[in-house]
Amino acid sequence: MELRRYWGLAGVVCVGVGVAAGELLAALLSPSDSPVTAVGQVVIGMLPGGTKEWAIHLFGTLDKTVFLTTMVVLMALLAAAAGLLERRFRGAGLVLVGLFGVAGIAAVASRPDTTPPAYFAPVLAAAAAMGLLAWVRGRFLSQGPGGARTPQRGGLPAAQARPTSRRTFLAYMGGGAVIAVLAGGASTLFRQAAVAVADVRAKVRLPLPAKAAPPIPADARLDVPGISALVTDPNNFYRIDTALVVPAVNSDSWTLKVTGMVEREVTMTFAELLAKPMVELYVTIGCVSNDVGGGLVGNARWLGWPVRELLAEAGVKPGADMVLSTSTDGFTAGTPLEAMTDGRSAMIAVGMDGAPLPLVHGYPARLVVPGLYGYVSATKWLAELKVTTFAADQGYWTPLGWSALGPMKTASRIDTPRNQGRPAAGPLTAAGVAWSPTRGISAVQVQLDGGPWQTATLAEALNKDTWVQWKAPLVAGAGHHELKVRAVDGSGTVQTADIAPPAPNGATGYHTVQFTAA
Ligand SMILES: Nc1nc2c(c(=O)[nH]1)N[C@H]1C(S)=C(S)[C@@H](COP(=O)(O)O)O[C@H]1N2
Ligand SMILES: [Mo]
Repeated sequence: MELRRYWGLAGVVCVGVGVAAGELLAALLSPSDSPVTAVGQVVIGMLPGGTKEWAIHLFGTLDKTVFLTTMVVLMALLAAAAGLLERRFRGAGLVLVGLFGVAGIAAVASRPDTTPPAYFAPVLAAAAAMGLLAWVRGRFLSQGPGGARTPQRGGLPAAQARPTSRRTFLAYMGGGAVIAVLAGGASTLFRQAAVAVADVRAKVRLPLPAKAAPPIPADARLDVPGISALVTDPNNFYRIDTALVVPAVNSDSWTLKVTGMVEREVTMTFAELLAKPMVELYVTIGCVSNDVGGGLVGNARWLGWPVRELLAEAGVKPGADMVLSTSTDGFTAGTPLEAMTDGRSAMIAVGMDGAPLPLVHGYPARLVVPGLYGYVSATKWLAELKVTTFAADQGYWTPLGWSALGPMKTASRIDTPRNQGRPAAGPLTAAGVAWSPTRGISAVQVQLDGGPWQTATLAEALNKDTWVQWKAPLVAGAGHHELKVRAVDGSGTVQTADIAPPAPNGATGYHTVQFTAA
């Protein structure tokens, strides 16, 4: 009896530590996806409609708590069962724990807005629980049928050694329980901070733009399967930042400061910012780390207040040539003052595709500067703009070997056919996107198997700051092929063929795909 209890306890503690570790990882990586809540959501979704309604009415506002408590109790029972199963059939308990993990992964996958990091949590949870259970079995629990392993400590008779082993076992289990509770509590705190901001964000009403982006012309989109969407889905928009935990910045207490070489320092609240005349602009932003043909680039409709108007309110003193922007988490970017004040509509963005900025993209406010790589311009969770000089200050990445100046290079990408793809032999349509923010794209050309450069069809551009879709009809006979693309910018300059790595100021070269027509 007693021993059975130990196996059950081992199951509960090991699974508890695993799940708590997973929850903590999830809270840090992607606060909106808790594996436990995801499983709960799936279970609720599977309840018959009437039951669901009934449960919600019965539990009232407590429904979530009651539901989650029930889930935790059920999980503990299953975990105890896994421990007991492991006692009877070595490895079977581990398999059961592994199945919990699979259920967690499936639940996370079923969420509409799942991000790749969300999968780490259930995987970690299952692996940790299985590893711990296997270890506890080997260290403390019986390997023979039904009996306790009785270590021969210093030659003591088994009867005397067992209590020591039991005490150690219970101490380990107690320690495990404490770790599980602490990790679980910490994950709740992290999540609540983020979720509270999510609530505040959900209540934000963005102002209408004083100057709206013109509607997207029908000819701006090419209908080719596999081509990048003209406007990137915010959920698929690349994310790059140094933040391990997504900053949860409460817009109710957030302020933006303008400091440094100004006539008067300015501090403004989010409400004051939202009251400014906003512009709306499609801008393609990209990361300097993007490889040729890579995905660290995206196009969005940004709503924001022109930085130049804020700087005018502050009054820039002569001699300044840089604006050092700082985020709430300490990241900095050094942007040429000129890029913030010339005609290009650098903005303090508060909206992305018609909604407040997603937390990962800088809620409540970020910078968007057309034509500059993100690392020198696109500060998310913006807190301060310091007007200064390149001589006096540098942004986060500059001392780490990246250029102080980061103008985006003209680039083009083949979205289809895919590299290593196997399209049908015969006629096919190659397609992709090309961008040269601030300069625009005047032409795209493709080259098949080293032949002549052929002019692709360009979709209508939204403006000079966004990428443009292109397509080119090709005929590819059966066999292996190589396709290259290059763009010509708005000033007539052909994209350079020189191959350069991302560091220190952006990759160059022609995107090339290999494919086999069959
Ligand atoms: N606070 C903060 N803002 C940041 C960064 C960062 O590390 N921290 N990275 C920058 C870089 S390198 C890029 S490419 C863009 C990416 O913006 P996105 O994640 O919204 O696509 O954000 C910029 N803003
Ligand atoms: Mo970047």
